[in-house]
Amino acid sequence: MEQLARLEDLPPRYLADLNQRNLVPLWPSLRDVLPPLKPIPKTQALVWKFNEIKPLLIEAGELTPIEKAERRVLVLANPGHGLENMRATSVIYLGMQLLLAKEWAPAHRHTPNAVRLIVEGEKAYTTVEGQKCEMSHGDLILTPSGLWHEHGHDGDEPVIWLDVLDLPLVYYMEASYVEGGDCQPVQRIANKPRYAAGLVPKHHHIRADQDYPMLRYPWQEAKQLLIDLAHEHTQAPVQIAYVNPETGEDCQKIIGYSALMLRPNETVQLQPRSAAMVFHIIEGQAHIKIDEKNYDLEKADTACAPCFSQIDLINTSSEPCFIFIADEAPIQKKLGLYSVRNRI
Ligand code: GTQ
Repeated sequence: MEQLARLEDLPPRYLADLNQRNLVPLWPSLRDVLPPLKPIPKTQALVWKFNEIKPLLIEAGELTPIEKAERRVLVLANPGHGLENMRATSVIYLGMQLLLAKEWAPAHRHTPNAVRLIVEGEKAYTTVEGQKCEMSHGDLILTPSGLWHEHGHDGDEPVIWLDVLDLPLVYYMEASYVEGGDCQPVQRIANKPRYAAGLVPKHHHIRADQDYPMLRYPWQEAKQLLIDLAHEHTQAPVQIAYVNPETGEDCQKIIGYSALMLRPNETVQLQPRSAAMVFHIIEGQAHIKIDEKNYDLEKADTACAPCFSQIDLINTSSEPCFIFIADEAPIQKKLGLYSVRNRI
């Protein structure tokens, strides 16, 4: 493609005349906003090590009481987007949240969608619209847009979880805001589907009545399915998707969630795709290659990869490795922007 004229090629007087009228010439910026053949991502390939985050998070617990933090979170910020912008990718926000014994993070609801993936600790819970969801290691808990949620902790040890939100996109759209509320009474309504057991109340249940019929995805169920799949399909990569059990669609509207099992000594090569991705180790250890960058990942480490990167996930250990994945595919598919390419 032709090299286009630069800003410096125009007389300063002309530029000043334009700017004074809130006008800019397109051609000096055309190749930046429409680069040839693939985007130029700000998202950098990056790893956050849990053993570096954890002491700093525990220190945050000493430095800032929960009442002064509301949510005690260290944000996993990608320097490619500017740390202050608190983005892992252009769509995905990641945070590590700490709740100490007997602490309570008050009820609120906001427009961005969130999920929690429990990293460490027992006996914390998130109450979502009156439904108390227990938080055990590896569980995925949804707190979708507009639903009231608060976090509590009945145990004795600190609990840490990974927050994944679509905050960067919702904020960019000038659609991000929060409403504070009071402690939610926990509802013990029998008239709710029990999807983990495959059961719904027969006479009162209207399918697809709610956008989010399932709020907690227990890790033990997900792990067992991965193990069973690995036995059944001895060749193919083993991956499961977190879906809305009534529609079979992605469990949230903007970010997609899945889990992958790497068998001992298995390598999975992902096809480059238009959506950025996040990887978090639930159990085991793996090596990740993102284009030319190489990282070792241990339990609770988190990585992000930009769009169209070539990603290899390698398990060199003799134990299976379980990886939680977040990606931007749902929003890109809805907008007609999603594509997958062959590896080169
Ligand atoms: O737990 O509700 O990491 O509102 C960022 C914003 C967590 C939460 C975050 C939030 C929350």
